Amino acid sequence: MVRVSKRMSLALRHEPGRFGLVPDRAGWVPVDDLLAGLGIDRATLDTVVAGNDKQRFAVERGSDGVERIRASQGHSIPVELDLVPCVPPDQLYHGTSRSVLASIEATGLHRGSRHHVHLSVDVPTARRVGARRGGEVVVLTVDAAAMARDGHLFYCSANGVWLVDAVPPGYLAGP
Ligand code: HQG
Repeated sequence: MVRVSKRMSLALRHEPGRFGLVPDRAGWVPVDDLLAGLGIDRATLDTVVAGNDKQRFAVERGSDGVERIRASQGHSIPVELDLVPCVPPDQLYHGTSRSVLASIEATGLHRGSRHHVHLSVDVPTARRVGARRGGEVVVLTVDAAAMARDGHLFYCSANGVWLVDAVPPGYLAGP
C-alpha cells in the first residue's frame, strides 16, 4: 500500500505525464485515468485513499458525474488548490535535518520545488517529517501568530498540513 501511495503521489503531484495523465487546473484527474495509468484496480485505490496515514488524496464526483482524484497538497506541478487563507494556531513546527539548520537560520524556510513551506501542528508530526531527511532531526518552532499579525497568509490543506509561502528567519526559534 505504501508503494502504491508513493506512485499515486508521484503521478498526482509531480509527473502526471509519465502516467498518461492530464490534471485540470486544480490538479484533479478522472479516477479511471489514474487506475489505467498506474495499472491498479479500484479496490486498491480505495484502500490507499481511505487508509492513508496522512489523508493525502481527495476523491470527489463532479457535476458531470465523473469521479476525480487529486493530492491535497505537496505538488511541484502547477495547480490551483483554491485554498482559503486561515488563521493558524499560535505556533507551528517544522522538522528538518540539522545539516541544513545554519542555512535555514540565515535565510528562513523556503518552499523549494513545492508550492509552499509545509508546517506541522505538533512536534511529533514535525519530527516524523524531519526524519525523512536522514541524520539528526531538529524541530523548529514557527511564531505563526506573529507572522499572521504581520500579514503572512496561512493555508490549511484538506489533510491538515499548514502551508505558507516562506518563513523569514525572525519568526523561527531553534531547537
Ligand atoms: C528544507 C511530506 C536549507 C526543509 C512531509 C526541508 C511534509 C531548507 C527541505 C511534506 C531551507 C524541503 C513536505 C533553507 C527549507 N536552507 N534547507 N533555507 N528551507 N529547507 O520535502 O517540509 O509524505 O519539500 O527543511 O510529511 O520536508 O509527501 O519539504 O527539509 O508534509 O505527503 O528543504 O512532504 O509529505 O523538503 O516536507 P520537502 P518538507 P508527504
